[in-house]
Amino acid sequence: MSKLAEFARILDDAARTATAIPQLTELHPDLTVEDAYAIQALSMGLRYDRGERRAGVKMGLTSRAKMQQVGVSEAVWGRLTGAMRLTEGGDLIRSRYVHPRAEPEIAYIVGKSLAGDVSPAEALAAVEAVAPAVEIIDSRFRNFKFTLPDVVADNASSSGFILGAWAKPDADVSNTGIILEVDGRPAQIGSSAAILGNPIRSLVAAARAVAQAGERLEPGDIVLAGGATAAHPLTPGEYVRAWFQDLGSVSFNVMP
Ligand code: OOG
Ligand code: MG
Repeated sequence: MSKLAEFARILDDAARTATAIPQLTELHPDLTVEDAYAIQALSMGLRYDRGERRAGVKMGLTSRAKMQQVGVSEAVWGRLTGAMRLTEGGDLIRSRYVHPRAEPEIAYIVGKSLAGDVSPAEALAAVEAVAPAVEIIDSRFRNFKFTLPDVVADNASSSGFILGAWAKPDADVSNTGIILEVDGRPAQIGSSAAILGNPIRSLVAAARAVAQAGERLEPGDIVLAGGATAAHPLTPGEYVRAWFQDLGSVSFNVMP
């Protein structure tokens, strides 16, 4: 087995069994970001082989709050599968994760094939709908600590997502107020403008990123634009609700 395939297997096992592992770069400090994207693709291939379906992509580290929280200041992307989706208003089982965190995001559903260098206007024209969303991230690395190649290989910490009601594509989400509430108290407050100045730029970045991997965004794909605030670490018993100005809310319960 090649080294990259071995890393892909280690990460897939860690995700499946919710077991923390040491950072890949601790033993292999020369791992490049390019290697890391190859590992990510191989590791997601193992999931597709088990029957998981591609559902879209997630952008990460697209806001300053997120970059500061994890100490990595370059945008990353990862792949979403249908199995990662949780029901709005439902339960998240804490024991299925290593150390899950929730972050409020904007989700786009793509209506037209999109890839490569596109303008924000072209990206907007390809949007079929927008929705309020919460992403559940769960780094497979010990203590949620990683370098850029580590987090890229780990599918950008992606582990779950919850979507609220879809709104029409012309809903203006460029500066949408967001409150992440935990047990009725605000835990994080922000605006979608924190995402690259306007979350549509995240869709532009997603189109460019998938093209570099020889892929495209296809009709029906979901694109998560990235956390607008720092992420909230989840504890059993919590009731989490993210409110989005004019778009509604997304909620779930954290069960043991
Ligand atoms: C990396 C993934 C970042 C976002 O929305 O910024 C991310 C991490 O923080 O573990 O999903
Ligand atoms: Mg995220």
